[in-house]
Amino acid sequence: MSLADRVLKGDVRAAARLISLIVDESPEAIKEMESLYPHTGKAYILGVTGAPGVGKSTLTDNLIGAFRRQNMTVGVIAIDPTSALTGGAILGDRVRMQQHSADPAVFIRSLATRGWVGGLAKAAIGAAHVMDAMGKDIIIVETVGSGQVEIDIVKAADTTLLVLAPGAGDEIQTMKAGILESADIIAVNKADKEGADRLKADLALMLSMKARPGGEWLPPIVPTEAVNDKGTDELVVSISKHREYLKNSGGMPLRRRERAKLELLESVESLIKDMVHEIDGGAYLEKLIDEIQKGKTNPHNAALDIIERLTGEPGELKNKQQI
Ligand SMILES: Nc1nc2c(ncn2[C@@H]2O[C@H](COP(=O)(O)OP(=O)(O)OP(=O)(O)O)[C@@H](O)[C@H]2O)c(=O)[nH]1
Ligand SMILES: [Mg+2]
Repeated sequence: MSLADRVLKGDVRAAARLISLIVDESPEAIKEMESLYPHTGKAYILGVTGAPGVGKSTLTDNLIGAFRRQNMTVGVIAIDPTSALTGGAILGDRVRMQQHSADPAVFIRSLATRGWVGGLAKAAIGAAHVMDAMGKDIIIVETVGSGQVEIDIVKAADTTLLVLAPGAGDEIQTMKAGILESADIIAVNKADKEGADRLKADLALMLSMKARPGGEWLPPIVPTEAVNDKGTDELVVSISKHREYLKNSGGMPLRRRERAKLELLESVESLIKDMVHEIDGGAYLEKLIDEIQKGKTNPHNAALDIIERLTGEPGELKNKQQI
C-alpha cells in the first residue's frame, strides 16, 4: 500500500513519514501528495501565534482537551524556528502536550527549520494537508513570533488566535509587526499576573480605533490562565463564533484562496530554484556568481539571463524590466 493510502486510513506512522518527506522536499512526497490532495479541505485550521513563552503550547494543550471533549479529532503542528540551535523548545512542547500523546485521536508533530526558513510555510501547510487527509477535524498550527513565516501561516489559517501575556514587553512589538491586524481572537494569557487587565484595556482601545463597517468581525479579547486551564471554554466559544462568522460572511473561501496562493507561490519558487541549480549541472549558476563578483554583471541582470535560459523568451521581459 502506498504511503498516501495508509494516511487515508489514518495510519499515524505513514503520516509521520510523509510529513518528513515533505519537510525534506523529497520527490516522493510530491507523488504521494498528488493522490492526497483530492481528500483535503475538510479540516479546520486554527493558527496559534505569539511571542516566545507567552503560553501558546500550554493553551494549545488545553484546546486539544476541549476539542476532544467535543469528540473532535485533532492534529497539531508546532513550528519552531529556533530549535535547530537548542533542540530544547520542541522537547518542551512535547512535554507540555504529553497528556494527549497517548490519545490516538490526537496527532502532534513538530517542524524544525534546521537552519532554513525558505519553504517552512509550505511544509507546514503540507503537513496540515496530511493531517486533513488522515481525517483530523481540527488542525492547530503553533508558530512563534512575528516573522514572515508566521505572518504567512497566520494568513493561511481559517482562524488565527494571537496569544499575548502581560509584562514581556513583546506584546507591543507583536502589534507593530502587524500580527494584531491578522488576529481573529486574542488571548490575554497569564491573566493571573499583574498587568493583564491593563493589557486587555490597551488592546480593546487599539481594536476600537479601527473602523469595522457592516458587521465586520471584532476580535474578542479572552483572558486565560493556561496553566490552570482557565478561559479555555471561552476560547472555544470564540473559535466557534468566528467559524460561524466566516461561514456566513463568505470569508472562508477567501482564506482558503490565500492558502492556495501561498502554497502555489512557494512551489513556483522552489521549482525555479531547482531548475536554476540544474542548468549545465550547476556550472551556469557558478559562472553568473563569478561575473557578479567581478562586477561584470549585477544580480538583477544575471537573474534575467537565467530566465532567458529557462524560457527562451528574454527580450520581452528585459524590456519590461527596463521601463
Ligand atoms: N503564570 C502563568 N504562567 C503560565 C501561564 N500559561 C503558561 N505559563 C507558563 O509560561 C511558560 C511558557 O509556556 P509555553 O506554553 O511553553 O509557552 P509557548 O508560548 O508555547 O513558548 P514557546 O513555544 O517557547 O514560544 C511555562 O513555564 C508555562 O508554565 C499562565 O496562565 N500563567
Ligand atoms: Mg510552544
